[in-house]
Amino acid sequence: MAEKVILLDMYPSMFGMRARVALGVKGVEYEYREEELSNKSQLLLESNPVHKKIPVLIHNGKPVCESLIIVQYIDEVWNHKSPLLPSDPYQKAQARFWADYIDKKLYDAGKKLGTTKGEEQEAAKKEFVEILKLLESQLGEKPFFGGDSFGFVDVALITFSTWFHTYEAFANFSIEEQCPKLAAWVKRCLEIEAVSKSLADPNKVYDFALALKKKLGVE
Ligand code: GS8
Repeated sequence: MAEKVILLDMYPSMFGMRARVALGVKGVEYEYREEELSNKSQLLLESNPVHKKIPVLIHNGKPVCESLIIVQYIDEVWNHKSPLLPSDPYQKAQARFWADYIDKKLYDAGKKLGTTKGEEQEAAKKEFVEILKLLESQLGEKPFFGGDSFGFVDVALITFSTWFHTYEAFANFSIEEQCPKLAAWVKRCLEIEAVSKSLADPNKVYDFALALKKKLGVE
């Protein structure tokens, strides 16, 4: 049977981009469907009835939800190339821990940069940089979080880099100055064509975030 892979997604979503990156590095052909979150498709509502969120990967009619679960599914189904999770159980647990840390901390910290002002924003910036510095120390001297090759934690984090320009513009700081090794890691990841071509354009992300800010009435 021919494989049918559909991705319900939204262009600037760091979660959706994870699925795009994983499919990209595995070389899987798929149909991309952009969702309008103010007018969700029937297919999205039926495929993710619990959260009603993108991304959803629909593989031969079967939906898989939640970006990190989707990435793990992709890694297991298309296991012929570019393994993302290590096979060693301990290393695998560590990779899952850091991906979970990114999910629990980075999205909310980034959001605060665009929704606060003054002292509150300074505190948000401090918190955001602390998270990035911790991740940078976890990377250490390795080329990738996955070691010598691009892996699961790299997928989980690289999609946030498309928002770095937006975070920097909203809160007036430089991630490269604060976290030079992490900035070098971003450049290294972008040298992988399957990764860079799966990511959103940071300028388009910025336009999206600016429009969202206006819509939410945040100055
Ligand atoms: C988060 C997905 C999500 O927040 C994951 O897949 O990892 N934990 C999930 N999706 C958002 C768009 S990106 O900010 C979404 O679909 N929101 C729609 C809604 O809340 O109605």
